[in-house]
Amino acid sequence: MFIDLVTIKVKSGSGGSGMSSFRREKYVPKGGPDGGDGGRGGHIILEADRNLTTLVDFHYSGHYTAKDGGKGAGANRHGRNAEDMVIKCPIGTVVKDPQTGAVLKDLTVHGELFRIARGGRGGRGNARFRSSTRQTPRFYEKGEPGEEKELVLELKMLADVGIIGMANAGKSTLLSKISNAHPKIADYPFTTLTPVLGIVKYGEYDSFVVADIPGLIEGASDGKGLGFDFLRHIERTRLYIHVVDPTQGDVAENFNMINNELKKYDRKLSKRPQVVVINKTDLLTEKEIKAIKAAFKKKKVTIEFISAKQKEGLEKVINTVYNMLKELPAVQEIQPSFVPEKLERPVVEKLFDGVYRLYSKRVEKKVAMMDFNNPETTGVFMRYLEGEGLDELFRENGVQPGDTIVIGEREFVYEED
Ligand SMILES: Nc1nc2c(ncn2[C@@H]2O[C@H](COP(=O)(O)OP(=O)(O)OP(=O)(O)O)[C@@H](O)[C@H]2O)c(=O)[nH]1
Ligand SMILES: [Mg+2]
Repeated sequence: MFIDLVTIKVKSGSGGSGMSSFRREKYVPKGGPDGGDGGRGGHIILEADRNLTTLVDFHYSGHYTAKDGGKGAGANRHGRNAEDMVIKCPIGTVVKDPQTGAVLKDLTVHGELFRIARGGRGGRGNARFRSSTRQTPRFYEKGEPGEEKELVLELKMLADVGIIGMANAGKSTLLSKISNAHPKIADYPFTTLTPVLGIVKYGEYDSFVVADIPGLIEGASDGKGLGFDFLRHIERTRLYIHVVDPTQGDVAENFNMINNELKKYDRKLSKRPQVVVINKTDLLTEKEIKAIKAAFKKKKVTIEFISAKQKEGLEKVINTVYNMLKELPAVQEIQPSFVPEKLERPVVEKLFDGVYRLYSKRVEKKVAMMDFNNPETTGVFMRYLEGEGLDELFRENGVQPGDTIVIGEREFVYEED
């Protein structure tokens, strides 16, 4: 199955918890704090791989969860950092934010990596909280929670040349004769159901990549035939080979029809240079060929006559394409959209009388990392809230001493100092 658009859910690993522990040694009556830090949670990383051609694997398992970091231990032992989860994807995978549609990354090079979810950092052990005024901190941090998010992956193949044209025109036959690809060929429309890439060798060292896509028919933009969604796979080509079948009605009309469908999909696409290839010349008379030449005279296009099936005229097409490619700019990467860092302003909302909720990603994260079983923690946390100026925000929102404030998954009683 060929899949070129998926939504996935990912969750990176949470950081491991820090440890609270004190040194115990023979003859050392009161050892200092020696609780180690927790390890980092696993990142989730995408890796572009030229051996993949579809997003089908993501379709079947849309959920990815990386491992959590290990707990810190006594004797200052650091928890184990979790292994990162590396997921392979085809070249040309575009990562998008499902809410805004913003492009986060375009993976265009084999081996390229992109971190889609950051592993949480490990919590600090109590050894880190020792200070001149606090010799025996029992205080430690829990690990930072992993990131949980949804992402859209869209495959927009990368190729130098896209083969376009009506269904049954002989596009796949052409690809099979000029490249290493073995697409399915048959005498009925819509033989090709998914894009196929082939490499065309030129001379001893040169080559270019050609993409064969499913055929178009009139009304493809309205969903007729296989529709025109597959055109996304020629968005990133530098020129088209437009295969025209002279045995299927009026040649010039068919040519215009395909160009119109392209324009409906995306104006930019219809402006790309084309090499028009009139195929199946083995079925044409000299007179018919002359008439076609005449019909195309006024159109400013490069036109070639071939019989793909009988391998006639193919070398000339390859030469023409190669020489045009030399003059054309490389395939463009899709630039990530500018996504402004959301300014995080804490908000207090009254849930009901005497109960309020504080919304703030940053503070919620802090709460998740604190060990409230330890009596010291509440004091530390209250000082943190004060330092962040949240005391004032609570007062402004009418929070009274004795009221409850919910932050993340915990509740606190508001007290004035
Ligand atoms: N006589 C003749 N037949 C050809 C030629 N090229 C292709 N064909 C035939 O045309 C039919 C369609 O060929 P395909 O290569 O599958 O056409 P396509 O454009 O890929 O078709 P779809 O994938 O369905 O859009 C097959 O029966 C081919 O054998 C040619 O040069 N001469
Ligand atoms: Mg085909």
